[in-house]
Amino acid sequence: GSAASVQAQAAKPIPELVQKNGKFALMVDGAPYLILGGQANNSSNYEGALPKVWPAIKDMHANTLAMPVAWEQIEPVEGKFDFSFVDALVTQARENNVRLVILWFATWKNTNPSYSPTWVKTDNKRFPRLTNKDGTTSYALSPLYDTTREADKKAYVELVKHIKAIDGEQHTVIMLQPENETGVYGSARDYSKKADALMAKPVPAALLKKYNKTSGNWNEVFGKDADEYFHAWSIARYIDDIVAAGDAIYPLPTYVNAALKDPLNPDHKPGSYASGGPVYSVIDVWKAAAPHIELLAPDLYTPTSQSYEKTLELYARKDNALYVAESGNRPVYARYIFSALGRQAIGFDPFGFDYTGYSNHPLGTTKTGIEMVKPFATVYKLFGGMDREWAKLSFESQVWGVSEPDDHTDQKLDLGPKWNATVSYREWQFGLRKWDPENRNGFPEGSDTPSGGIAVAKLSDNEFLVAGLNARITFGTGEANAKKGILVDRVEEGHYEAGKWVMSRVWNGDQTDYGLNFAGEPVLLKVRLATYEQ
Ligand code: N0T
Repeated sequence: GSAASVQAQAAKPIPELVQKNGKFALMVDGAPYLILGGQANNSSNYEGALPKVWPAIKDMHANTLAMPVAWEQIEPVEGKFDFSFVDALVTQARENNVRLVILWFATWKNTNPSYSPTWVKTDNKRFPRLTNKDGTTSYALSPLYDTTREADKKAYVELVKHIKAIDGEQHTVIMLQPENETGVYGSARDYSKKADALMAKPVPAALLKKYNKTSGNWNEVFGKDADEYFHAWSIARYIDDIVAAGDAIYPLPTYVNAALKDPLNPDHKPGSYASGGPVYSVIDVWKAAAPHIELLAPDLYTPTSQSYEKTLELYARKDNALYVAESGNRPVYARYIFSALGRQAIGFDPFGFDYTGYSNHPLGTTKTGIEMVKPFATVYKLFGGMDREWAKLSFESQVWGVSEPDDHTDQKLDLGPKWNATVSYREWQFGLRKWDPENRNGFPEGSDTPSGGIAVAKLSDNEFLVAGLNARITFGTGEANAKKGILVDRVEEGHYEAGKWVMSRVWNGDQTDYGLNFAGEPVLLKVRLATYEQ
């Protein structure tokens, strides 16, 4: 009856990041959720801009919008709060049937205090900037002052209170990102007297334990890494304190995003990248310092597959759920959704999705409008109908996924003891490469730019869900089936509707004899494998 359903609704649990058997799920309304996100541009956080945001999110087939809320906009005058934008955002998100990730732009936004209110960013006395090694004053605020942290915390807590008040039942807001790309450029840490004094003190026990070190001051324990570790620790403690205060009111999952350090050049000096932010080499510092932050997430703006995949690998850890907090929006980035999902990502959130006319080139595409959205829409369409199903399979079963590497080489999927698969690219039908009737040397048109990918989820021992684009998958027998012949027994093309598989046709003959070929349109297959004695 209606009384029971009202009760069931009221009992909907708050979003939560859970871990079971080494796998993660972002639980939304009690079930695993996959963020197929889009992040709006930096200045779209005003009611007047929202009409240009929703159409892009809709065209993208995104189920989640990541949107900044700026400290300067909610507390322009100290102690006076204005949540009119948050109200409009949440109301319109519901009308548009999307969830929200709210980004708290405050003490750090790309390391800069630009989004903090004027009364903060102009008052060095009360909210000191850090001191560079040469004694000059940095643009960035120091994490070492209670005044700054308490002011940021007060505003964050008001924001969380407000979200709870308007959204505590409905959970349109599913995650919070405190700050944005923390750290500092041009310096490894704060070199003020205050900082030096703290560096001369013993390293905190939690950090010693994490690194299995015996006590000493920062330089004694961490040597050449001491400056960066100290800054990372200081920022992480600062944010953890803020998040703990928010959690006490309404404990939404939180994550911090990283302006990355080049994963292929570990020798780069802190300060040439954002020192103190959660770059891969200080993930352990952050984990020890910030137990209230659910995860650390990469902002991916390097398009090469070697670099992108390496960063995904570094952030998908037993103690860290993978979430692509930002990614460039050039077409080549869209295919990385497949490898992110294969690494059990809880979501993907490329940057720059609205129709305000801003192009993020060279970090993103030169295109605006639907042209910018299209490559991502194509991939999201694949997962859109089955975001919940995928998230559940990723959490409870097994998933795999690969994106086309820059050099287009084949990739192997180890699907367990019975099966494996090879994923290949740039092929014509029958698995032919470099051939077509008109041009005997040609690859398929446009295939020099990598765009392919395959994601596989295990449905049962012999049954797999396969989502693909511009790629071919060829199944083979694993060790347990080594002496047997393989049959691609049944291949159904279809989609999910309200959690149920709906078949549209069966693939056979040319569609299955040489592997399963995915072209430029999103196609979802349910594949049943079998063997015969030979
Ligand atoms: C990102 C975005 C936005 C290969 C850039 C990326 C967003 C912020 N910063 O459009 O500003 O708010 O998080 C920094 C990328 C560094 C350059 C990488 C070179």
